Amino acid sequence: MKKTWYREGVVYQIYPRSFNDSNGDGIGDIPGIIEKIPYLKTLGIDIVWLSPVYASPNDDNGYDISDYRAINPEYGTMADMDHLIEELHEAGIRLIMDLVVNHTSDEHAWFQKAIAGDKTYQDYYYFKDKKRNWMSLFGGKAWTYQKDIDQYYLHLFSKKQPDLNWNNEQVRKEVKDIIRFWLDKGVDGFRCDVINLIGKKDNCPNGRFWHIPRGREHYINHPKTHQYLQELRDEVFSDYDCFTVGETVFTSPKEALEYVDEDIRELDMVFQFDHMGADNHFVKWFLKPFKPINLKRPLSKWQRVLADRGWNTLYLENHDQPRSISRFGSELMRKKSGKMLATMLYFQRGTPFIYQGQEIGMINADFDDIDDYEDIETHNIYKLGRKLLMSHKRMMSKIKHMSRDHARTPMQWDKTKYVGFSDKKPWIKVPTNQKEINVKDSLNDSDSILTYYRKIIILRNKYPVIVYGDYRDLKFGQENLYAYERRLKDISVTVICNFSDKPLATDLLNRYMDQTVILSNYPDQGDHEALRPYEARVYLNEPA
Ligand code: TEU
Ligand code: CA
Repeated sequence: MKKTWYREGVVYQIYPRSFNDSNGDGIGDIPGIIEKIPYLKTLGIDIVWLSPVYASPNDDNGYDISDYRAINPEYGTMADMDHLIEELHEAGIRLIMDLVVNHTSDEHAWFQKAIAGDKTYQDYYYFKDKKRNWMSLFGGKAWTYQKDIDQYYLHLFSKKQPDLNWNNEQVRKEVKDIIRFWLDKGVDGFRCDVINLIGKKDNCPNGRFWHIPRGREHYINHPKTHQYLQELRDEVFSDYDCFTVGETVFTSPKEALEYVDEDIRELDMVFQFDHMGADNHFVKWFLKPFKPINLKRPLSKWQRVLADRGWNTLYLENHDQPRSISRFGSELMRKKSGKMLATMLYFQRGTPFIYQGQEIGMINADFDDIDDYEDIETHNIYKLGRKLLMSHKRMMSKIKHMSRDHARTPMQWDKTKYVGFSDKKPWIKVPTNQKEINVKDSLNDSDSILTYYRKIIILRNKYPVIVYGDYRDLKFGQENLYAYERRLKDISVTVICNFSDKPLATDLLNRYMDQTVILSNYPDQGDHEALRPYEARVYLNEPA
């Protein structure tokens, strides 16, 4: 594998609305991010991924863009943005932006011109005389009637997010210009939102009845998507030292290789979703109890299939996912399980992604009232569930597990009223179940999750085996155990994790008696019979 900065670096995702409010309006902003650059340095990350800050009516918190070359005034000005790029670079941190080009906002000038009757711009979107039976990824219908021009248009997400017609060469040219605009400003790459959905089958035929979401066979990983991405690579990305990470929904590791194989390089890496199904049946609202094997199996499979030809992303959280400790660990053993999860994940082969708040061990919010939730997806699904005659209680329990808002509550900087995020009431409620979880206390605590994350990053920088080594599962069949080895020439690193709140005996430990423990979430090395609850150990073996 070629050595590159985006394989070696650690990425930190910032959700600007919830990160830090600098001017007391209750909304996070760009100057607020600049204030926290010293914190990012302390943590030790190398790259920031910034969720959308573009002009947007905020139907989907910025994932509905009305102007790709303007900054949402809630977040600041273009001068602030330039300043952010400069200050980050000054601090040795790169920046990637979110590129949301499967769809625009319906308030984008292109869509506005289209519905005013301009045929040129109508061809920027999918307008049809007859509606199709496709379902939106947010629940509900994906084709909506537009009365001004008496046509239906496609929106795979909310009806304020019409899909762009990538068949149209002019659309592709617009997107290329936007990408250049930002790369010329100095940004270092993009996280490409739902990029595997941009190609659609000609004429958008009705979808098979039983598919969820219905219509998906006509747009997921369509061959045209590969054509479009190759075009972007050849004509734009290849001119810059930048990297792209694609968000690819409903994609197998084999299909992922068609994007990230080193020789193809349409994208540099992708976010996969298989392991996000560990506590649900493929669709996140159909919950099932979490079993470690359902996390281990997909993660290991992606490690295996991408091994020599591709590169993985390592993530458990982002702005769309509930908090990982609440899902896969234990809120009761928050510190132990949070550290164990980080150990299990970040020693694998791939680029680590940390989502804001994950590094201090934030957990799901304790919101019981539907009105405490802000997210459009949450409200859509609540309405849909109620329409299908599911009880209020049942829907609220799903939402309490799975709402995207669990990741969107204000970043907890200290334990003041608004957790150091703002002086005013934040745009989204501050949970009451986690005041003691905050950056200030974590920084002063050698046993905090934050301190542990800092150690992981230091180790990763020190030992190339953690970045580039091969991956091999150990004792795959043992329940509640996740163990693997990384190897680069004659150096190896072995990770052994207990996913349960009980001691876990395993003969595996005997094999490592002579090796050095370089990281552990217990104060002492423990014995060689059993792991303690949620224990994680990392062994190093290097020739003398
Ligand atoms: O997410 C894509 C996506 O598939 C999600 O909608 C996912 O299904 C859902 O969040 C699971 O709860 C991306 C962005 O990350 C998300 O924030 C946007 O809402 C969406 O695209 C539309 O742009
Ligand atoms: Ca603000």
